[in-house]
Amino acid sequence: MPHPEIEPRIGREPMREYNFDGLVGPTHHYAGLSHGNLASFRHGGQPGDPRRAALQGLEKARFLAQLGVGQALLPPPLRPNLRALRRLGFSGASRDVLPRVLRVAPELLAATASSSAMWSANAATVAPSCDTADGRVHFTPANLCSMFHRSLEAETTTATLRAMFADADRFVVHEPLPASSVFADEGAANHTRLATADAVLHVFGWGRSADPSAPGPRAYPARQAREASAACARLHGLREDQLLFLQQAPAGIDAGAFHSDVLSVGNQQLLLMHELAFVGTPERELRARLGPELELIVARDSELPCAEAVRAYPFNSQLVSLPSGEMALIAPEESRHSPAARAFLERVLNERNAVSAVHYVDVNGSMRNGGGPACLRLRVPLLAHELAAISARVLLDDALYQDIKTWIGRHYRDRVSPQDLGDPDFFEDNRLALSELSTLLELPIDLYD
Ligand code: SUG
Repeated sequence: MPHPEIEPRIGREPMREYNFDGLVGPTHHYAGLSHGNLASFRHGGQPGDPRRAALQGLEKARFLAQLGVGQALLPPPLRPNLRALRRLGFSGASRDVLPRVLRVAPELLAATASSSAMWSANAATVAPSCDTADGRVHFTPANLCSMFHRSLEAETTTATLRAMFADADRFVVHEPLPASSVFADEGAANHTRLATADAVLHVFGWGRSADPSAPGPRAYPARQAREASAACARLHGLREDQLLFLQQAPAGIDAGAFHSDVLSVGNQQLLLMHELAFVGTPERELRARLGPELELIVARDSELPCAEAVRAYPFNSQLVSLPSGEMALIAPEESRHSPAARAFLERVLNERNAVSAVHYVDVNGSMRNGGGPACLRLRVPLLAHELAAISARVLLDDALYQDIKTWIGRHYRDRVSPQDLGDPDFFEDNRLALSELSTLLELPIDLYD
């Protein structure tokens, strides 16, 4: 039987998952910044169309809300990150800094102007209050220290989460882990919470470890450290019996699966994975921990070659519970057009009764940087009183959808080139636009000051 969206919790309130989608920022562009992310490399140097990408993301969020899935938004940080540029020696009046960086270090401008916070699956690792030792919802913002442009998100994401989840009786937003390769942390993109009648299991995918005997990828970097996953689990007060650490297959990383959500996705009792997602097939371990209710569907390389899974992103679908108790997959358009990816998704639909529909959405503006539907959202399971304690207007209802759509239409450009990023007037326009967003979202503090 499919699991209801609402986990039955005897004598207590039901828990519901909310997807916090990162709003695409007004400087969205393609800079080829992420080594090992093949889409980012392929599209590097192309101008962005932030208006289109932001509207695609907003439509996806609205579609989920209309399906009856909990849906909220996370505001983007202001970019280029002047604070980071100042730390790198670009001092002087703000108006002079950006043209100078464009002239002498355009690669630093592109990196500090990245809208990468939109991939909010990397914003933090989250544990729901029913699993944590102190009964609060725990967040550890990811340090993202494997990639320079992404490492700049840690500070702003921490501030944003602390502004929204400020109620200390219900929420804890930890400091990001120390920014060292030993604790390199990519957030929830490497984490899935599975649940059956027998157990709850936090599955952490990791690519590198301090243990030198673990073989790593050869071509591309392994971003997530096992030690970081273990630290998040400790900080969140999870019990040992709730934890499973799985190594990402080095061959999968070398094929372009830089996060474990590129080749796997799970929800409740269901886990979909490619055979190159993890080292070995962890079926026996998963069954032993989760019991007979576990549904595991593995794509063999012969039916869906890893390179095609990385190109079309069927595993980067959102696997969500619906109010009916069934599940739906929200897949990228690219996987509809890939015969092998589509055949796999249809197999999932036909084989199991837990998944009742596959919906394809167009998030191509994000996909061209290696971010599918699942990258664009942070899953936050909440009880009703926790939802009510969020100190901002971020829950996506019709009114907020309309307000954000109008706001994007008024402020976003349909073309952003590297030169635009060095224009102080563009920066000032974006600062004013984001201050307006702060008011729209009723954020308790001005994150853009
Ligand atoms: O970290 N791309 C992001 C994509 C993140 C996808 N997230 C998940 N799989 N959950 C990254 O590689 C590219 C930016 C550029 O090249 O302009 C970028 O950062």
